[in-house]
Amino acid sequence: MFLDGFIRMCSDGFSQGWHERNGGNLSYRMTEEDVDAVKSTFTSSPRHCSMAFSAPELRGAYFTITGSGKYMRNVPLAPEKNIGIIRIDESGTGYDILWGLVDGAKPTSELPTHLMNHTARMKATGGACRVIYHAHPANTTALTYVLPPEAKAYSRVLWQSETECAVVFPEGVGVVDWMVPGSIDIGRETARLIKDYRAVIWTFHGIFGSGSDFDETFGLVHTIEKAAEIYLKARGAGIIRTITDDELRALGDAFGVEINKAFLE
Ligand code: 2HA
Ligand code: ZN
Repeated sequence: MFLDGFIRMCSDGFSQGWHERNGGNLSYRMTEEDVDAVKSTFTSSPRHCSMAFSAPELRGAYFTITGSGKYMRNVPLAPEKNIGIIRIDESGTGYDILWGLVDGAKPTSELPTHLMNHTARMKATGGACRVIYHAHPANTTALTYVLPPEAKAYSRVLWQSETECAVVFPEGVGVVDWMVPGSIDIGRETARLIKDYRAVIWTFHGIFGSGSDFDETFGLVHTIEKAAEIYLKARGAGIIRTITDDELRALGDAFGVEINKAFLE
């Protein structure tokens, strides 16, 4: 059941230490079967909210989404208070809250980035992408203090820090330089990058990851965070060697993946 997977991801992210206080948020674009499985629990008098941006490609889409100001830590204890199900309305500029988010709660403050990312990834994957996840992992965020805000620099450092990385995200990662979170502008900028990269790092803040299911999306963020941790440990100890570009090419050949040539030397 999708709701179990959604809740498990919230608590797994908290267990990793990625969700201090109300940090981080998660959204899942539901299938028709998901909607059928839970529609008997929908309220007959939904609350309607309008958005300051439009998401025309998502008209009629249903999302399970974490609430604004809610703590990931509390999601398993009281799902209906901390997460909810919304449906984007026919104008594409608002939504109805059909389940959860009780007591006047609203979807995450990062709703613009979530919906813009969903639109971008839905197009990039022919509809396969369903999960958008934002977390505050410490090592990934620490990396943003030691690297220039360029996709090539991050992608190379991460690929070089754990052999699996170039296979897990052969396209590399995107990076957004510091911007005001929760804004429509950071949503647009993140979505522009996420159509090419499944993960986008936010400078001095955290990361957005995407995927077709919860495992894939959590696994992607987990892999990036682990590689960032290894890099920072190695950098602290003193790096004397690393994975070479020829070794990265050999990985691509062995695993049949196209490693982004623009980032190889
Ligand atoms: O939900 O993580 O970026 C709180 C945040 C904002
Ligand atoms: Zn955040």
